[in-house]
Amino acid sequence: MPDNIEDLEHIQSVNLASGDALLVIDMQNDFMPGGALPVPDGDIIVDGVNRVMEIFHGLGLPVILSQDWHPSDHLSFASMHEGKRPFDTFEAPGIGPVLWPDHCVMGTPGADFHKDLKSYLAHLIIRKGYHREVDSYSCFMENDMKTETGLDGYLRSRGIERIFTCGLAMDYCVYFTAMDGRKKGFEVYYIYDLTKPVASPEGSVSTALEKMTKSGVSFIKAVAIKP
Ligand code: VGL
Ligand code: ZN
Repeated sequence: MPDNIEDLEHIQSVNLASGDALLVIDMQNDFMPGGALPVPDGDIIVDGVNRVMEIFHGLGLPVILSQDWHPSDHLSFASMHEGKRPFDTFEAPGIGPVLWPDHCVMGTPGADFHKDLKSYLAHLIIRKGYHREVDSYSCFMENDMKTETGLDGYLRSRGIERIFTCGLAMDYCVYFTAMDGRKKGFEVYYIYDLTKPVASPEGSVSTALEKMTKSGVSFIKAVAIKP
């Protein structure tokens, strides 16, 4: 696996067609610099994400946003576990491999989309992580690996076969969404210049790249997506 994401083998060009959808993951204030769980440079992809959303929207193709949406006592928060600090490793059913700072608490400004994100272009906003005991990195399935978010049914009833995904974070929610998309039989294009990693614990980025490659996710740059 290349150390540099730029060196990934990637698709040179894709023409969009009916049956394609865009999934923009967790472009929320708490994942931006200055937020509760900041992803370094998370804000610099906003303009590029808007451009891709406009392309899909212009073609009448579904644009779907996800929103991490936790109760204030969510068990993925280090604050809920005595003696634990954010980013400490932790494994429990549906929680882990690390604990997080309190973030994306439902109804708070941290859970809102970045102010410049053109969220009005979305056909659907799917929330996830609202069950206290279970986290949900993937926008398809909660981390118990059995509770559906409903996204699969939505995509199927709209005749979607290929999904393009981007957003935050590269090594968590975008990664797990791409993996579940493959498991559910969609073609998956991972827009790798429109995502940024949390990069914790160490190795999370290379693991994500390796697993996505093995499961048949295609990597693409935003400029290669043609209307
Ligand atoms: C995410 C950690 C915790 C993400 C959400 O959006 O990647 N990461 N909650
Ligand atoms: Zn979360």
